[in-house]
Amino acid sequence: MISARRKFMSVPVKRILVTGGAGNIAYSLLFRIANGEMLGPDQAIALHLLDIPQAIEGLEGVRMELEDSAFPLLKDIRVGIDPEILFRDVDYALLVGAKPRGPGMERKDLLAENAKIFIEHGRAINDVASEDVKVLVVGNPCNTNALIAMHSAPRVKRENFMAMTRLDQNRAMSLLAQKANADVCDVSRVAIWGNHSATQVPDFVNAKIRGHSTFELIPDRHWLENDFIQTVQQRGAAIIKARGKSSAASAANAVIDSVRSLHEKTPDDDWFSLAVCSDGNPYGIAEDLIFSFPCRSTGKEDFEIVPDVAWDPFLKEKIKVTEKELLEEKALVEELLAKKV
Ligand code: NAX
Repeated sequence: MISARRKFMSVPVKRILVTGGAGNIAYSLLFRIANGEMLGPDQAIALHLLDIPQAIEGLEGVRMELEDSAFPLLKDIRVGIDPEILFRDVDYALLVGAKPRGPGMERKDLLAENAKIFIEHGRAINDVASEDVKVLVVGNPCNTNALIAMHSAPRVKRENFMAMTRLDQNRAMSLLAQKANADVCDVSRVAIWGNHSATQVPDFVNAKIRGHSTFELIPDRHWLENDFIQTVQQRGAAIIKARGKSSAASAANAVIDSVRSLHEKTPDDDWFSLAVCSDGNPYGIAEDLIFSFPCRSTGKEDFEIVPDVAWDPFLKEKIKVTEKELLEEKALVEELLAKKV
């Protein structure tokens, strides 16, 4: 929380771009970023909000509300529709905007429609963003969208491209805590493996509750293998059914958590979930995918994939399914990936 106006900031302003700036998630996200919840109470920031021409009026409304909040840390707000202008010099690119699945649209069509967007945004990142920009893709299908953006921005290190599976992790943690009659803070080491989709693998095998194996507190393996996994996998759909809209506040919260995890040292014996480039991963997952792994950070905006997390036969089988799905998604956009930028 920011309690007082700070006149002098000791560190340079960080520029944060959010695409889909007029959308639902952005409306829950921007005010928290501006309040210092993502990069901390001493980090002055600038917000760049990108959307499409049809949303420009809404975007202006968001700008007005940000101004009206008089956030001490918020030094500059830029809004617009031109990626080559909005991506300039950004340190973080939070790619939230995407084309939703329309009626009768197949996965292939959805991938192709979004590929256009993420090629354009990837190219803008390549051309004008800060060299060390960190890119977090939220817009779905987020893993493959991140892969496309990464391929479109060869100037930027591959490890700087990530896709969000933290909402899935948070959902899994909450569910395990409820089932074990524990507090969510008692739950650790919850990994999501693979794709942010219905094939994702929420890992209860390696999770801990109050430092104990999940199986000690939740001996019902049938529940873990079936109800637990399916509830996490289908939670997005359940929220749409209940609210008539997709998750927004919890998604925004997961964006904040994802970025903060890169700025805070991961506690020993814990990890967080992030979909990252699979090149050189220690699990034999195919290279050149954006795949969710258990990760940890030294707190210096870095991460490594945690090695040696054991897979039992159940996990192994499920992880192979989600890997296969990501390979299929990649095959559907392969032609676009091969195009030279
Ligand atoms: P909204 O439809 O409310 O907002 C999307 C915004 O993106 C709109 O303002 C739209 O105009 C804008 N947009 C579309 N094309 C754009 C482009 N080329 N450049 C810039 N902006 C563009 O959706 P919202 O609820 O905010 O969700 C955004 C995305 O997050 C969706 O793809 C959604 O599926 C995805 N989600 C991902 C989650 C995750 O865990 N990775 C969870 C929540 C959410 O489902």
